Amino acid sequence: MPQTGVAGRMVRLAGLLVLAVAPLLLLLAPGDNPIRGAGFDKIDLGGLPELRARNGLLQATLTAAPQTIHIGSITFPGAAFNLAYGGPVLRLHPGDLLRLHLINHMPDGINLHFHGMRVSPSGHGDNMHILVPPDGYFDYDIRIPPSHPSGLFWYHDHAFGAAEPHVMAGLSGALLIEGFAAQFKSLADIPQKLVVLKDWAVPGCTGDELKTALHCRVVSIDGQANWADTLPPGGTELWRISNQGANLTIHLAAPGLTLRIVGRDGLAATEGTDAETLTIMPASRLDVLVTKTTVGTAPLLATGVPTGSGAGFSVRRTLGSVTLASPPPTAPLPAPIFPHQQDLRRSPVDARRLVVFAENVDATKFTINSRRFDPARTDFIAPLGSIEEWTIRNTTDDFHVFHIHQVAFQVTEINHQPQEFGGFADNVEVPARGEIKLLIPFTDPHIVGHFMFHCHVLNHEDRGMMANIEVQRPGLFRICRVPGP
Ligand SMILES: [Cu+2]
Repeated sequence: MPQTGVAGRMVRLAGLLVLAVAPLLLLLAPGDNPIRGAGFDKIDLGGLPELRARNGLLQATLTAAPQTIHIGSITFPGAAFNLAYGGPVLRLHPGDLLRLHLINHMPDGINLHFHGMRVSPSGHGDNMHILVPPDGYFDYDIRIPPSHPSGLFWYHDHAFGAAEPHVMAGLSGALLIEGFAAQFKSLADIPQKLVVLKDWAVPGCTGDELKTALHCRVVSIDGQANWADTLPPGGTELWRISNQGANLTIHLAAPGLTLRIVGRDGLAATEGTDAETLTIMPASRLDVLVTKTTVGTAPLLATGVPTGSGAGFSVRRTLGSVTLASPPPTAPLPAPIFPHQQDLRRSPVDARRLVVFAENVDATKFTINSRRFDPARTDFIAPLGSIEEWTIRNTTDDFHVFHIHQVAFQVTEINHQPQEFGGFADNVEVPARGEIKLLIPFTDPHIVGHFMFHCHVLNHEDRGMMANIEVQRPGLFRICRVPGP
């Protein structure tokens, strides 16, 4: 049963009412993101094609179709948008309009989800109730709010029951809201590299040879088998990493290189975190400063890839290489200055909810709060303006990842251990037999409508581990109402 903090919500609602009656103010003051309409980041897309917004508009056709995918010497029956495995990279600014004409040449229904984007979930927006039939089309019309954060997001098929095979086949792509590095001032001009991770599971793979040679997975970076990155002369590059796999967590290591995480899920962190291994869950993104101080080439390794057979994990596997051609200057890169962010623990909590992930013993039925997903059922209702504390509990020995559309959250506890404020995310592991606590702000008026939260292991989502929430714009009569359970 949710508890209420009506006073806190009323304060925030007063701000929302000002927004509702003052559209002219919005025109004059385009939100708190100063990147609007600026140029494009200096980013190497690793050979992936791009579609850029021009004069505030990105209008393009995306055609989804089956396709034979070639990764090194391996071919497999996959799929792609516009013939590009991993999809074309969509590049826009806050305030831009995204118009996509989606054509479906797949044998079953598809749709598009714009993961991490704080855009409307209704109408021709990021609407999960749309299903484009085979040989059908749909026109997406998505306004990126001027206040939208700059960062790395992604788009992918989200058709219930088929998201896993579609995303694994290849129906995904990166979406860049330009200007992420500029938030750090000292990083504004740093060279960047897009790192799109994808994996394809070899069907029926149980043989020992496949376990050791392929690990039953075809893992690629930017659609390549042996990805090769050459660092700029300064020796430091900002990697914009996106795991666009269906189920697989990838652990990346680059011995001899310094890896400093500065952003998660497209959003700036509150401070840099050095890591020897980068753990990137399915659907997660990481922004990482990569530094090499010695001339030469280092391998980029995937560690601990599941073999697809029980609890087995692979040996280390080389995914690519990182080269520094000439000695870097002795002066180190200035330390990044992280943008200020508000710790939500300073705000009153309007409601508390429990979300329980469960599955049956033969892992065929996955539930949230004992129910499989039903697109016609609204599981939670949250008034616009509220900040809620959700406890996500994993009652299984399985690996689950919590994701909610349209918003980002703050992780406050993992297995009852309080967490320091490190910024926001939209995708987080829920430990086996454990639980986490999140603060979720439903305060952005652009997200009013129905949307979903689910496990982002797509195999689990397709089998029912998903639920609906509706964020309602309250009428005046509802402002002082205590929300129901
Ligand atoms: Cu799961």
